[in-house]
Amino acid sequence: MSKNIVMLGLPGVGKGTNAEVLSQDFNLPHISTGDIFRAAMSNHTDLGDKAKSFIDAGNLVPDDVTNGIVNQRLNEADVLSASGFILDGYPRNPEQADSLEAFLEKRNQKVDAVIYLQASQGLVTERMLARGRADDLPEVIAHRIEVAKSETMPLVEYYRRKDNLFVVEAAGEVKDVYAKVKEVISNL
Ligand code: B4P
Repeated sequence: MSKNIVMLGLPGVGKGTNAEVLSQDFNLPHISTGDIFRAAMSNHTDLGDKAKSFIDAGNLVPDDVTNGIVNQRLNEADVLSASGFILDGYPRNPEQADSLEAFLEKRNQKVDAVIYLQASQGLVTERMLARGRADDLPEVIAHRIEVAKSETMPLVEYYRRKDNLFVVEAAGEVKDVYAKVKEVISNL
């Protein structure tokens, strides 16, 4: 069976941290929209220039831009030849989820598992403050969490209805959280 995986959760919950190891253990391409935007910003490409003001303010980059880069990435050779992929940070709202579903449907594929990393607002805030990335300023973090609560959290119900949601408690040490994530994916 294919392993088309989506990592879902509040900002700073550990989507990237877990996706990275999962990608190595299961030999699946790791597609992080945040990493794609940050690389584009540091290379000052058109995409980077477009994304910068949204990311700096803690807002979502517009859907047409984000859906476009993900669809393009999903069409690349390493993804097409793999037995699945790990999407980290995408979809981030129901419109993006619909776009992904329509894209995969054309290939007779679907999202096989959504890992919802669950943690409190306080914990994710602590993790982001400790990480200290350029967009990890206290007021930007607070705004990102509000955006995630209103735009991204509806995806929990969206995927629960599709019966492919796996809830993983994300408090605890990195290795312990990852062990739970790995178990879910191993059992697919
Ligand atoms: P992202 O790059 O996706 O970043 P994130 O949600 O903040 O982080 P993540 O959950 O991956 O946490 P991490 O593993 O790093 O997004 C950045 C911005 O890009 C968004 O705000 C938005 O503007 C834009 N964007 C991205 N995707 C988009 C989309 N689809 N649509 C529109 N806009 C989009 O973990 C955080 C920290 O915690 C790390 O320091 C890590 O080491 C630590 N950590 C992780 N697990 C831990 C554990 N168990 N214990 C202790 N520390 C832990």
